[in-house]
Amino acid sequence: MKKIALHWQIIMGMVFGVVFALVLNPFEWGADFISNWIKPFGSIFIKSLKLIAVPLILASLVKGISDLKDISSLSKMGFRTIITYLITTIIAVTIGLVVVNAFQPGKTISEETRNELIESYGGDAESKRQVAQQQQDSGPLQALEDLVPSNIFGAAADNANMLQVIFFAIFFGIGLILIPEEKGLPVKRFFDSLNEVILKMIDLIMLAAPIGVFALLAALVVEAPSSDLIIALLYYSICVVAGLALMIIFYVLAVWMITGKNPKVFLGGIFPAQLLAFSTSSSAATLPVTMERVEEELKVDAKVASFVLPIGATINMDGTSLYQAVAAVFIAQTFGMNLDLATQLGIIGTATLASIGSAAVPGAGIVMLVIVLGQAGIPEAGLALIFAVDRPLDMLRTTVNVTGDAAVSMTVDQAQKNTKN
Ligand code: DAS
Repeated sequence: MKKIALHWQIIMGMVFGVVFALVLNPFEWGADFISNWIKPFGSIFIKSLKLIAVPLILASLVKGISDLKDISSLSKMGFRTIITYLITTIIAVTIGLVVVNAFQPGKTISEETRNELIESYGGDAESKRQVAQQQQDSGPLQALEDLVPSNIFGAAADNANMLQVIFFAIFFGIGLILIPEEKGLPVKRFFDSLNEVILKMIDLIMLAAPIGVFALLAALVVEAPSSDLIIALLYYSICVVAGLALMIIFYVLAVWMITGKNPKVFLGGIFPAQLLAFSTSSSAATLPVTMERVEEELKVDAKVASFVLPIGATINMDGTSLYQAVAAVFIAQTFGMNLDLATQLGIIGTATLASIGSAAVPGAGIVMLVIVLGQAGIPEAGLALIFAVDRPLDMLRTTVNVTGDAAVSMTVDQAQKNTKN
């Protein structure tokens, strides 16, 4: 039988997962059966991909950097990468603020519901104080200090701190460049072959993708929470989706203008990674496929891809930052708060930082939203409102996160090529 392309296999897995759950759900044993006998296969799939993330980052970054003949191209590439990531994140937050202020989804709630909310959720001054206290403890350079791991194995444990793994890999790669070539050769060969092994392991894991995705979607359907604020939450969700769609259009146009690759080529190339990001809600779990698609289909130089993408999977979460801006203002609106321009500009800063700090795993974005709410004086208890619809939005924002990383890797690769010519 002709081999079905990966993304059709994943789509089939998703469709069968949803249908399977809808068929079983009406039976009283249905939801339990899925949670106990199907969902574990979804967890195993995500865990196996995350298992690969740290070795992949180590191997590909060390290999990528040790391949770079002189550090100057690394620092030029590093500078281009960080600046581009910051610019796309700030654009994402701004789009989010424009959409949520234009459509005002939180204002659709009736007066009595608003009073109910303030009564039941409003009094969380205590948690606001704790967040403010946390901010005082961490000084202005805390994020910089957190970049450096005191123990690489601790940083790598359960993908605890991917940024620290990246820091170590870059540091190690630079060390490898600086020793005499003949001395570094055995280490370089080791990381080259480690890279090959890891990519082969990814191929094997991807064989299980349709089953993993089937299980993830079946579990999602039976566990979908319901909420009495459906209309406002739906309107809020539509605002997030509209913002994310605008972000995809921005990427497609930017890639087309800068690299000349048209939307069909770009989106066709990254589609399997988008599907995986959508199904797993994890940029880290998707990273292996993003790298493979960007290198093999979008023809980005391996050295650029192995540098730009792991960093992007960790610090560049444009979908998340856009979502955090919409969510923060939506919660403020439901509590009848009118945020002035200064507060909203402050949200640009905190949502950018919060998305950089968000881990590349499911649900990280809503956890870091507390920082954005705390800074703007918005009741953190409002998180309970939006939790009901978070997972589907996480799937979409992770897809945008991954698409943004791919787009930036292409523009940085183009800039590198322009410099060389
Ligand atoms: N799920 C996160 C990711 O992997 C994003 C988020 O939670 O906002 O990119």
